[in-house]
Amino acid sequence: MTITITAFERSPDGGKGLARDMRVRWALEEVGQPYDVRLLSFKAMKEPAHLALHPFGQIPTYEEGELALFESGAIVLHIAQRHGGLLPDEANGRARAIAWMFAALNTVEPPIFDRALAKILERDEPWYEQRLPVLEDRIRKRLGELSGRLGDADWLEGEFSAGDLLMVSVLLRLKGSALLDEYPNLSAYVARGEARPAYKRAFDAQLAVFAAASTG
Ligand code: GTB
Repeated sequence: MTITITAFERSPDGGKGLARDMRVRWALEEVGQPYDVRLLSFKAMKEPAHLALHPFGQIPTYEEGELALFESGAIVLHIAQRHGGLLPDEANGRARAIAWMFAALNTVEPPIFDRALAKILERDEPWYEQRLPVLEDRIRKRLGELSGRLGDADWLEGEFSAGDLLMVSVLLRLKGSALLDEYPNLSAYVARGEARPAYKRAFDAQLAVFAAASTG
């Protein structure tokens, strides 16, 4: 059955792969499932046809036959459950890998996203210079804890899993910032994720969309 996902027609990140369709593309590449992409303008995302798929009018969505899903975490979990390679077979290891998926989205991503939003939306506020270090300390707290848990392991739960896929996706938003560099094992972890052939295919595919939008 054909899988179709949605993505920005022109991602505001300039092809850096930070929009959340990237994690879905990566998961599909990891499990070897081909997929189509329907590109949407910001206007189209708020129109009834897309709102029927996504109640908040966002990307990404996932369609496969009768199934329509939204929320990147739910989509990655669905892909990981339906296809081999992204979750351990053994029940307890599988549960722990899923816990890491939730940790990435619920515990690590929020402070990272708050900082990104502040940098975009609050930069001109008089209190911005005071707020930024507070937000960065919240991130440091999580990175320190994560770094301690990862130690010198390659991945969070034995083999690479959907937990790593989401955790690396979340940490990538810090790439190039001094914050991530403070934790060399996390920088190396992110680099290991980016070095995966499936990641590279997904990245190139989203970059090609941006490049086509820029020349077209
Ligand atoms: N919780 C949802 C999920 O995980 O699927 C959140 C989905 C979401 O935030 N989608 C964003 C969206 O559709 C795109 S990914 N925004 C449009 C809107 O809400 O109207 C978030 C995102 C956007 C832009 C960048 N960037 O430019 O760097 C990075 C990430």
